[in-house]
Amino acid sequence: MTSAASFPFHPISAPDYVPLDKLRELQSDRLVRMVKRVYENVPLYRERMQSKGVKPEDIHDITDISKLPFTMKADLRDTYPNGLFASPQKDIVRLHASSGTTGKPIVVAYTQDDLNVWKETVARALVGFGLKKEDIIQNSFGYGLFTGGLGLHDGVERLGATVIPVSGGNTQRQIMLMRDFQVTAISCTPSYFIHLIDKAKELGFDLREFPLKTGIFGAEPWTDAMRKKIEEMAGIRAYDIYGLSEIVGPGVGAQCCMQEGLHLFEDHYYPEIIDPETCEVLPDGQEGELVLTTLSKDAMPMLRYRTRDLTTIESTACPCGRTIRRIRRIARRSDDMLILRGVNVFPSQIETGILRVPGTTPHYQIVLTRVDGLDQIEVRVEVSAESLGDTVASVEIFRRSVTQSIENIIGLRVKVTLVTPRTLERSEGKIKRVIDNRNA
Ligand code: DLL
Repeated sequence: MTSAASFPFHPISAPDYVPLDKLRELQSDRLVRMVKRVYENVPLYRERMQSKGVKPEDIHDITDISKLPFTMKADLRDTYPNGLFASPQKDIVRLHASSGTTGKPIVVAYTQDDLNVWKETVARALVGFGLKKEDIIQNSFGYGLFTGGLGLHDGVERLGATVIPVSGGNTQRQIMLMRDFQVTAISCTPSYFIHLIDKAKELGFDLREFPLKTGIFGAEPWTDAMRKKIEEMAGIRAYDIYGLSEIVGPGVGAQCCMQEGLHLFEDHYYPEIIDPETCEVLPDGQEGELVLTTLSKDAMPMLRYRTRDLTTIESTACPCGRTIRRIRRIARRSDDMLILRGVNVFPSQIETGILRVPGTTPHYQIVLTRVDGLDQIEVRVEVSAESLGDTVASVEIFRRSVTQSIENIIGLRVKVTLVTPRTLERSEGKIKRVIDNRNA
């Protein structure tokens, strides 16, 4: 196991180790300044605060945050494109956007100071993964309006490591570059990396023989079982990085060398957990919806933004010595939840069930249909010939063990279909695991 001492201290990470009283003081100062700023500059926040009867003078320290109104994704859509900007156009130096699944995209803006903070927090994440100036990092997150590509890019440059801005796609070239440039770390979605592992194999390469040692994965939910599978298949350490466009992009939080939860860079992005039904704030240690407030963002500050991501804040000390709190890996979103025959099921539970069976691959798809008013769940899983054996009976035994493993977790009957490798669609970015044909 990696110990706290195995990654030497780097000055970029100093804010991760600030004594708690100093951190709370800093958060309080930043919150007071931010609230005043949005009250003066953003009509939506001013109106929301007025209707709650809260004035900037009522916010004295970070504990007053609970007096403030929440912000939702719909607020970003309703004020599209620039209704939540708190800086004049001349101070805005970058825009990103997130397409979302329906209708208008949401737009996010940054001043030069905002970009500097963003770079810094991504660099702090990279230090937590043990990366250094000497590393060569292939950035396979998509460049463009998506925050993944440029966000990671700037963080790598801030650290002083080498970035290869390859973006997503052209998988064969990715493998060539990885080999020829002696790449030591890669960043992309976990699902795309699994595709890369397969492609390398197809081309006759084994990633375990490459200099690659670190994976920086995020932008979509993935389980700890998936992490272990990736680490084993590629011979690397696979780290989790979390973030969302509305707050900044990647680098809101990230794992450290202990790989037990993700430290939130809470000097800039303040976390709370609420009950998603009642909006009641829950104490650390209880699971609920993550709510984030930007404490230093100028161009587009977010007040108590409801992320829909479900997690728990861990305030217990991390053996790595960082004082900033951790959240548990985000394996699910409240809007990912499938209600099947009245039972709540998350795709990540199905992923865990599949990967518990030795010989399964991490390629799967969930197809929902409705027959005579009853939800039917089919789980398609790719399997390689070598894990199946060569008799009909051995294939059936394998299929049954996958079925049972999933059913044990979700408590519902599922139909498992084994499919040959490369049958299921691959993604270069965020993967879509669920095909819902129930209302088709
Ligand atoms: O996905 C930013 C990002 C880029 C994060 C690269 C990490 C790496 P959005 O497109 O706005 O931004 O999507 C944000 O993706 O609310 C989560 O539901 C999900 N998500 C992001 N990172 C993780 C992660 C980027 N590590 C939404 N684990 C978030 C689970 C994640 N879900």
